[in-house]
Amino acid sequence: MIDFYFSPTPNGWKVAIMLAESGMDHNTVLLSLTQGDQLSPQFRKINPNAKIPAIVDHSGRNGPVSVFESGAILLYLAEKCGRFGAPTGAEQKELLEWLFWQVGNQGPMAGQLSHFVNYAPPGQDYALKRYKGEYERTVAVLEARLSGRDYVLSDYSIADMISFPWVFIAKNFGVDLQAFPRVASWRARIKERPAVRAAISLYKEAQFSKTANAENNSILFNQSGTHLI
Ligand SMILES: N[C@@H](CCC(=O)N[C@@H](CS)C(=O)NCC(=O)O)C(=O)O
Repeated sequence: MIDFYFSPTPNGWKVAIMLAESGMDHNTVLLSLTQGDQLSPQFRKINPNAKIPAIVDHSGRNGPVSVFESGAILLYLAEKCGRFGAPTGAEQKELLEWLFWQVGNQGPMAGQLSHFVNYAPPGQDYALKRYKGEYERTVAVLEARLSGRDYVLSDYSIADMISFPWVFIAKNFGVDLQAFPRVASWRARIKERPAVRAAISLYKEAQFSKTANAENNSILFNQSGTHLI
């Protein structure tokens, strides 16, 4: 049995998609990020970075195995179930490239853009322009990658599952995917998968309230080192 520490956000969806696609037995533990559940001492033993997603696999041969960071979790799960990793051995290097690309590029840029679009005090034009431009740049990188192919690798894999969630909500950032037709059809192809639909509906009612913002939530929106000491 796998405990899956989740909140209905793009980073949570990545692993929710993989668990739904693979059918692996799991128990979803909902964390409230606005209440600061991610900062609890118990959760920080699982993820010292105090963010979702994280998992604890209780079926490890030598006792429970905890894994944090979405890319590491997806690789762990793909290896465990023998599916959705690199479709051919030769693609292993490319799988790693696209997983690292997501967690080092698309994820951080989209995350900051989301913060400035949704939660920052008004008047942050420089930050908005900077992160929107960087986010669009990552969409353009995917657009080029999808030339002549339906998925990031030769078949549907964790490389798609990790990149899909931040593209799924492009409209929330005022980004029109019409300018990126291959990304738009890739998004539609993935979105129609039953497992993906189930994952993005999971605990939908627990999504951040539209009224949460940097001024009224000092836990989530005013990060500082003192939270973790
Ligand atoms: N690089 C991490 C990013 C995880 C992340 O940023 N998670 C957000 C939710 S989308 C979170 O837990 N935020 C809580 C916080 O910042 O306190 C991954 O890919 O797993």
